Amino acid sequence: MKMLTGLLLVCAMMAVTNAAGESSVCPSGWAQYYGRCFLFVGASMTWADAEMNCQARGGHLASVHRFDEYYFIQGMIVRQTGMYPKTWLGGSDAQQERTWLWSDGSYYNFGYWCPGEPNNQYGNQHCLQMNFGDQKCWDDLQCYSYLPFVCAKTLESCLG
Ligand SMILES: [Ca+2]
Ligand SMILES: [Ca+2]
Repeated sequence: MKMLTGLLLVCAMMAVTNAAGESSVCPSGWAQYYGRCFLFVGASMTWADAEMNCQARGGHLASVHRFDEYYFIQGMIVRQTGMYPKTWLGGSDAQQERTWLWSDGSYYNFGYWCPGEPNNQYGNQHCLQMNFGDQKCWDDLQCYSYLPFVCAKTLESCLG
């Protein structure tokens, strides 16, 4: 227990340090934001293949829990592509219609859905795309669609 507490303390301290813009502990190419590392992957895949790809990188498709997190992710994509491409996030209601879950297991407590979305169009839209429509908000889309995606993982130093 003492070791665990110490580890958590170190992680907390590193998170604070890095929020201040000092040395990053995210892997090269990943962008750090409040204790997590984010990566935009430009290759288009189905939602499930994108999740598998993120898992192979030690993470999951990104979950989003606040507006500022969403704007951070959008900004990261704009810096990399110069555009607002439609992009997979880790949200899905494939298990139960209208019950949205994040593939990283975190609690679904925030949504930035476009007006009229999620609409489950044709009865088979179960995966969450961002940068949809004029407002670059969220839409539910068929999971077999091919989109680029954003992976996220916790800081490596905090995985033990
Ligand atoms: Ca659905
Ligand atoms: Ca939709």
